[in-house]
Amino acid sequence: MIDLHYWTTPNGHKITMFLEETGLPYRLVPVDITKNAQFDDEFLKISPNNKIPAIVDQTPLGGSEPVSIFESGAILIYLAYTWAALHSFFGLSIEDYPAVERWLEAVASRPATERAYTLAKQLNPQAPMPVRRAERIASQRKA
Ligand SMILES: N[C@@H](CCC(=O)N[C@@H](CS)C(=O)NCC(=O)O)C(=O)O
Repeated sequence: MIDLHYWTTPNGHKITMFLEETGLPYRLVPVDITKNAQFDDEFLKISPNNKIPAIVDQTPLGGSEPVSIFESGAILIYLAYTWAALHSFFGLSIEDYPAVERWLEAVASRPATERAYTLAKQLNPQAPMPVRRAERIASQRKA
């Protein structure tokens, strides 16, 4: 069972999205960062940089002691390998790997894109939302 130390932010959502899509069993452990719960001593043992998300895999597949991981990208990779081990993903063709890595990367980097957008908006208040730009390009292609 995976404990997900979580709050309702984009970095938290990355992990819930992955867990929901794959169906890996997990338990939510709320860390209310609006009340500074990320600085609690117990949480800092799991996530020394005082940030959510973090996970503790209470029952790693290798049978070791519980494993704790912080940083959303590292968590996604760990969960992907866990899921792959459970579903023999690596029995598939090597050509399939990039599809998984691509989507992991897309999910992992999305909030950075949003931060870049926030910065761009400060420099140019007229800057269009990236997603709207993508939609516009897609609709132009259809026309
Ligand atoms: N690079 C980290 C960023 C995590 C992060 O920025 N977490 C924020 C919420 S989205 C947080 O916990 N902030 C609380 C703090 O910095 O005190 C990751 O990808 O996991």
